[in-house]
Amino acid sequence: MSANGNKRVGVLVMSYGTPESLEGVEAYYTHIRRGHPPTAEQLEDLTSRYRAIVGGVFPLRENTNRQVAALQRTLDELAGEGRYVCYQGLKHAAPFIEDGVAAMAADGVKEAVGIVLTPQYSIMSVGGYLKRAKEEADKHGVAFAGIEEYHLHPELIDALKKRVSEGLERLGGGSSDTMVLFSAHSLPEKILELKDPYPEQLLATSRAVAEAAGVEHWQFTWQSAGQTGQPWLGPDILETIERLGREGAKAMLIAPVGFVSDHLEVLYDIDIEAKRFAEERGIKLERIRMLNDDAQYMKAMAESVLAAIGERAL
Ligand code: FEC
Repeated sequence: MSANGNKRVGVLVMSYGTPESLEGVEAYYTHIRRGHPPTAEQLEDLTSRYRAIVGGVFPLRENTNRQVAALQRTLDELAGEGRYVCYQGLKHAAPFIEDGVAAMAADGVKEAVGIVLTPQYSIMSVGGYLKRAKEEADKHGVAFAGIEEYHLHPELIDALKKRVSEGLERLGGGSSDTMVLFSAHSLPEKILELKDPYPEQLLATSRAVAEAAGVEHWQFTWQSAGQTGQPWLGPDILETIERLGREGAKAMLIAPVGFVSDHLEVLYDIDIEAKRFAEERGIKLERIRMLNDDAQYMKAMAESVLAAIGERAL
């Protein structure tokens, strides 16, 4: 039972954040670059990628709003209305993580849980979100528990399994020519020196989904690496497609298990860039549907929240 009896528990739901408009891309990109504005060329490159996917609408914003609302409904169903109250906190856009914590403190919340809309832990991803949330919670005297990962939650694995099976159907029933490529955002290689669990957790999610879906031919590959002059984790998805093409692959299903929403890294990096690259090599490429506000995904997160507060064993 929680130390605060039946009082309301705040749930800080954290996501990457996206610009409000094409005019907001520069400020957003500057925030990602820790206050260093991008060059004109870098800005144009990013803006043109957004232009290609959005036509003025940034899907991650609406998807995050829907996820927060759906998690609230799921928590109300599992724990009774009003016991948990969700707040949104974004890494690189308003409302920032600190705004979300301040809002719950202003509402009188004394105990909070933080969960990030990505299932696997890295010190550079989830670790960063939780650190910022905890520092702000300390300032307001809010007791804060961060959920580090939920990458093997059975509801998450089952939701992903269904999407892989459905994607294979779209490609013609999962013939032996079809390769499933699990993918996630690359990070600088230096995380390996820190014994970061990120690569292992991504492999564990991929393996569990492949086993559940009965997939024999699968590999894991990285995507969306930054251009920072330092080495990033590889192989990159384009290198992997190139190699598999040379080895005779004709069809591929991409399962971006490190992401949960439709957003730039999926709608551009996979649906436009990787797809075009594969087609130029005579390979048919499809992607699984993203989880967005899928009911099973919401249940995985809600149960993780209840477990963090000691109200349910996972
Ligand atoms: O749709 C959208 O508007 C936002 C899509 C988006 C998501 C996302 C998720 C992750 N990132 C992660 C790591 C890094 C590191 C850097 C970095 C840079 C960018 C840039 C854009 C961007 N990320 Fe991102 N990321 C998204 C978008 N990301 C835009 C800047 C231009 C570019 O590189 O394309 C490098 C920062 C630096 O320069 O130092 C590192 C990780 C995730 C998955 C976990 C999470 O969602 O938090 C890890 C969505």
